[in-house]
Amino acid sequence: MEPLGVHVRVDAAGNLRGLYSAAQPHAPRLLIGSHLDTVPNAGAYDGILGVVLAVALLEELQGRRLPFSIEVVGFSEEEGVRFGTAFIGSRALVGRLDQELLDAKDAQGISVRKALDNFGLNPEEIPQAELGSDTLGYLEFHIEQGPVLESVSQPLAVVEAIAGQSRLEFTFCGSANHAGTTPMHLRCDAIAGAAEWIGIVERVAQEVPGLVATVGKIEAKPGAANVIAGEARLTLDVRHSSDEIRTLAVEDLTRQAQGIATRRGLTVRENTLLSQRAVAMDPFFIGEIEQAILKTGCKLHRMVSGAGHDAMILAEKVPAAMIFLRTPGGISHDPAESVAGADVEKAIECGLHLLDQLASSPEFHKRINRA
Ligand code: HGY
Ligand code: MN
Ligand code: MN
Repeated sequence: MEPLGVHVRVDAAGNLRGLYSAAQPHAPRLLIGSHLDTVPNAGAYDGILGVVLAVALLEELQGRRLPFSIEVVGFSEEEGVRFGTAFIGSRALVGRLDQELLDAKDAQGISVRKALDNFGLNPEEIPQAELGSDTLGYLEFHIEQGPVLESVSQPLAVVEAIAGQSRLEFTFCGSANHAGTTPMHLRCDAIAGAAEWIGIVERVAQEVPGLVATVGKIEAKPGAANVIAGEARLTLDVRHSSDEIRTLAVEDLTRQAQGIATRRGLTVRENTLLSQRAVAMDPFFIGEIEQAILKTGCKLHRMVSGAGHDAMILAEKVPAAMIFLRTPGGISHDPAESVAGADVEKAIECGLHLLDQLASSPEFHKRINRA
């Protein structure tokens, strides 16, 4: 970014921030970006494509300055893998990187605050990472991470809303014992109880249209082949475009976990790590993005995102919008994740049309003058 005349810094939450100034000094800014982190054994495009594509747009401007600045943002942490709760980087920009989140610890007992300090940052300066009133909005280019665009043979889609998501941890506790000497009717087997519940999680989600529920991680203690597990700790990820359906499903699955535990002589405790409401994207940006997509010769496609994104956090403070790129095979969060070069070219072309449209849009100029 620096060869493009961009002023680059890392803010106190570890976010990469690159400001490409406007034609006029002190002009308000449009944010374009995504997240830098990803998941274990991931692909090479989730998140980072949106950051690199933002830089590519600056390159394509070839020094041209607009009536607004462009700030490229690479969020430090979005997935929630290390500390269990997500959106650490983007929450700093909306003023929600609070003490509770800073105290969250990873598997080694290192807190977010300590991790930032170890990275050479000063958590006391996090309030300075918050967006000012000169922010016009946030645009995020991101791979769809699903099969829809491939099924309609379209390279691009505009996102109209992002599904809400709940992330919880359930710990089933029973009695560890000898696998060879303990008769079946005298066991309090934490893994067996958890397994029965996992089957119910899948069945509940299959029965509710649009609901997805996933147990992605299970850890058992003591974790030996010849020992009945005394503890089974599981994660639950529940998503739906309706917050009411999502929360009812979480309440139902929590009740069912307690029922199974009681019947099996186990205990179960639940810890909510994240409850993120569904978020609609900005109608003005959606309209402008659709015009830009049409100019690339592509057909229009609107969709709800099942994956969570930083845009749902930024939308708490500024107008936010997303453009999806087709994901071949619908595979994501896996090394097989890919994107077609031609689709990236279309996305960059769409982004340039969008910037030109915003630069001459009376509505956007009203927003620039109001900022
Ligand atoms: O899991 C998600 O929703 C996204 O990959 N952060
Ligand atoms: Mn992801
Ligand atoms: Mn992502």
